[in-house]
Amino acid sequence: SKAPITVAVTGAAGQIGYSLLFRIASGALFGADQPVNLRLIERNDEKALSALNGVCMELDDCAFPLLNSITPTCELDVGFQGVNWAILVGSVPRGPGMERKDLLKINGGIFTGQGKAIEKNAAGDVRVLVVGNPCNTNCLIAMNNAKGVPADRWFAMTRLDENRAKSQLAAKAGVHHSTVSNLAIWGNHSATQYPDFFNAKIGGKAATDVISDHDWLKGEFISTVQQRGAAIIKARGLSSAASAANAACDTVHSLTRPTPEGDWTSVAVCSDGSYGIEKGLMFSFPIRTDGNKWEVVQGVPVNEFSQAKIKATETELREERDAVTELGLI
Ligand code: NAX
Repeated sequence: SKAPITVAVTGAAGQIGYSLLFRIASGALFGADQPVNLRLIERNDEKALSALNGVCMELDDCAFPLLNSITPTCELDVGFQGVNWAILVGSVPRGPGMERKDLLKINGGIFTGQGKAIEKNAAGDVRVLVVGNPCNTNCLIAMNNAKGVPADRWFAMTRLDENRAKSQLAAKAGVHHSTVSNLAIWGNHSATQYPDFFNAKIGGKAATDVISDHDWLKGEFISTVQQRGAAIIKARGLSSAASAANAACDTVHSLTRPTPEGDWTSVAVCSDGSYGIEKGLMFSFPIRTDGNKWEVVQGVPVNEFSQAKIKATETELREERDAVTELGLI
């Protein structure tokens, strides 16, 4: 049988962790023949570590055939030891009255430390997916504090946005969401993100041909996707968790297997200057991969409407980058 893959998850006792860990342990990310070691990281807090212990008890109680070992810890050098994948979920959300700068500072402390610990302890082939918000900039901070880990190993999650956009387009067209392809999310995982319907396809045809209501596409569609997180909080009283965990599974799945012919997927990566996006920003692009090496899909048409949206989300990411630079985090 195969040697186990070692996966670290931070914020393992949180909402997303509670959905994600069971999917990882059941084989949903790496396949039904791939054993996994889980290294579960929480903050050094009695309540959090007790909750993590409870989650570990439940993982034991699943008796997952593929789950080789579980290591709960609050020490980063232990948590990131030998990891092939690090999924960084734990972060501190913006509380009432908290300034954006305070938020970046608190999370900066978390992600500088985690970047350093990944560089020091992870396996040579480590890949990192940041989910905890603000995920693009948290990823930027970690990456810049782990210069020994190549830039092409760092990802921030926009797949939930892609999935949300596909589901909205399918509902409008009255078709199943599996028929929607080529949906690129450009930019930041925030309210400035641009879900690119101009290049999306429905049943292989241009979404703009299938959906005749272009005012809806340019207006309500975009704002529904951008505001979906807030709508979930309003409805559920809690932020998206199972769908976020599902998107993390989808992201890792897509990055570790060849992209279907003619399609692409969305994830934020370190910009190489493609599409005029400033180099070094963590920016969501349409990407393709052979399961190992990925590339930004080139030559995707960007019209004037799209260009304006893409510039707006780039501007926001530059501002976040400038703020964390000023704070000395990168
Ligand atoms: P929870 O508050 O339920 O869980 C977060 C967990 O992280 C807690 O158990 C906490 O103790 C832990 N934690 C905090 N600081 C830590 C540290 N330094 N080291 C290790 N663990 C630490 O939040 P949850 O709903 O699970 O969401 C987690 C993050 O995902 C949030 O930042 C959230 O904003 C973000 N999201 C990102 C999404 C995306 O598409 N990229 C969508 C869903 C979600 O909003």
